Amino acid sequence: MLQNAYQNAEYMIGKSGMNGCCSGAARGGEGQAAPESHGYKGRGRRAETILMKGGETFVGTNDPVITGDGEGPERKVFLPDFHLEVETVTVRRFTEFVGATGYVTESERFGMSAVFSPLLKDQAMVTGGVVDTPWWIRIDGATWKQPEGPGSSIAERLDHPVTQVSWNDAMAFASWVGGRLPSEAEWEHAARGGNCRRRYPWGDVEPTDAAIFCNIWQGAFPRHNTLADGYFSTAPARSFNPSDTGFYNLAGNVWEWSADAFKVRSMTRAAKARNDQARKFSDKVLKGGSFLCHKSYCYRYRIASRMGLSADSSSSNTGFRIAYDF
Ligand SMILES: [Cu+2]
Repeated sequence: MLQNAYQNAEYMIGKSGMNGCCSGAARGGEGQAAPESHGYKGRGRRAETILMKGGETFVGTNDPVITGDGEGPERKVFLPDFHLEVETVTVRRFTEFVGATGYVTESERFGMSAVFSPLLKDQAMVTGGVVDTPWWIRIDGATWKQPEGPGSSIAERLDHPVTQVSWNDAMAFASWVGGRLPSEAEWEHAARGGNCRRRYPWGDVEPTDAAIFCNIWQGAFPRHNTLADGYFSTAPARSFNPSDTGFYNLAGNVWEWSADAFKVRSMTRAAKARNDQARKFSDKVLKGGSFLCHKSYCYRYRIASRMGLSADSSSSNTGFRIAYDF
């Protein structure tokens, strides 16, 4: 229901005590019909995958930075072997999916999506802001094909991650390729290259405005981006050096939907309120941070970082990658 749109934006912002860059994307999930189930299982083209050996491993961290997000505690898990695609699903592959199935995404059905406002060429398009995050703007007609709304295009970014796709859209695509979304534990296991401790997919070296490892923000957010990494918005899905395991852009670029429901493991009152909201809106866990993250205000490109958004949310900086069972 459109009147519910963005009503839950506020609670997703700033609960951590940091001013999040990343969470302007909410749509009220309550009462909305889920998309129809999908009759096109396993027909789509897969991307290159890497086999991750499972076994005993862990998820989360005992050294959390943004505690309100539920980064900790570290928890032991056992994973079967799985495959994970080396890159996020690109605009090109999503175009193939829509061409083959006629799938209509949620932002197309709702008629709007969340756009990072500095990406807008025409500020007259702005039809309403999102509470507490002036850089997130609701744009009528913003969809995966027109990520910044009418007049924008994907022609120049076919190899970039598809954006403006909801968790439900990602699930539909996953069904088409015969895969699934990775769990949070699988995503972290892949990002760490197995059962080892490191803060980033490349190791423990901190990125700075000069030391570039991935597509995040450089400069003073949100007014000035020095573009030291070469990108204001998304970068191609295969860009920057892959991790030693071979994955591209697990950190930065776009947030990646996981299969898991969002929950903060804590007994605090704030966590309880957050979890109540998460249940109400069917929030799912996203991993990896995005091109908007910066250590000064949204330090969420670490492996243990996470964010919860409702399953029907979409925005300029959310995408996904696909896992497969062995
Ligand atoms: Cu961020």
